[in-house]
Amino acid sequence: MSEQRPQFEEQPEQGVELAEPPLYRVLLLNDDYTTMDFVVEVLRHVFHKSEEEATRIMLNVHHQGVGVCGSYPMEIAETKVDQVDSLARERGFPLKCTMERE
Ligand code: TYC
Repeated sequence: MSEQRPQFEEQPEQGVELAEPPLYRVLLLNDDYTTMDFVVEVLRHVFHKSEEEATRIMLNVHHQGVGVCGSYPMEIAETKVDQVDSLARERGFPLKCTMERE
């Protein structure tokens, strides 16, 4: 009698829960009205940057027009964009924050 085995018995699971989630870059855009201090404050509180790193990123955005605050899974990136939007609105600054897939 030939041995019948289920076709996929010895196959390892095919990576579903092993795959890394796609990451999204969160970007800050420069403008002429938001204060440098407020941008540094946002980078410290929303993105958990040190004073030095926050200042470096803020100056990079100020000079280049746009800069990366960090890369995160989609829902975390969306939450950070929303946090920046509401902090900026609360304080009356036009600061813009967007995200893009890596
Ligand atoms: N350009 C602003 C100024 O001179 C500072 C600034 C930096 C604004 C970064 C936004 O994302 C920004 N006050």
